[in-house]
Amino acid sequence: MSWIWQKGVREVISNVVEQLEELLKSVPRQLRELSNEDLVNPRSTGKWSRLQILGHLCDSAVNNLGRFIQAQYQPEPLAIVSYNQEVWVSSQHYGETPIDEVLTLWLSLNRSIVRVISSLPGDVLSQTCKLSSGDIVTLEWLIDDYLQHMKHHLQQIFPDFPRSEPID
Ligand code: NI
Repeated sequence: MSWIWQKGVREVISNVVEQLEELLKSVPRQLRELSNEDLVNPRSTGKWSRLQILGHLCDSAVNNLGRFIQAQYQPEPLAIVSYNQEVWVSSQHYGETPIDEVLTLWLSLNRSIVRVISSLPGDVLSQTCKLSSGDIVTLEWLIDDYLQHMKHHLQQIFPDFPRSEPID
């Protein structure tokens, strides 16, 4: 994560916001190009379908939105409690939910995230958070990690999704 420290905090967050806004426009367009089969069939035995992966991104958004808001009032370091991804995806029944419904949720949650992170003050961005591994990171790192996690899964949904540049 060393590259983050070479950039200003504002620059990192406005870059995340810019990329999220871009994805909010491109993802609905790209999803329309996939057939229903592409969306609902498991990618391989026992793996999530593309629809379920989009659902998992909604769950990631719900959980992270909470963290991005809590960091403003909870004592440091903010404890990052991991969530059981399989239980979240199965409880929400994404696999049997119409794509439009899951997409609307994804768009809506990410618009909330853009609104929240756009106005976080610098001192909040440098607040510390304790991951479940015990590692201490800043809220800024967590916000950037949210975007990297999303891009990783969008690569699984869209075979031609651009690979991220390597991060050292
Ligand atoms: Ni994931």
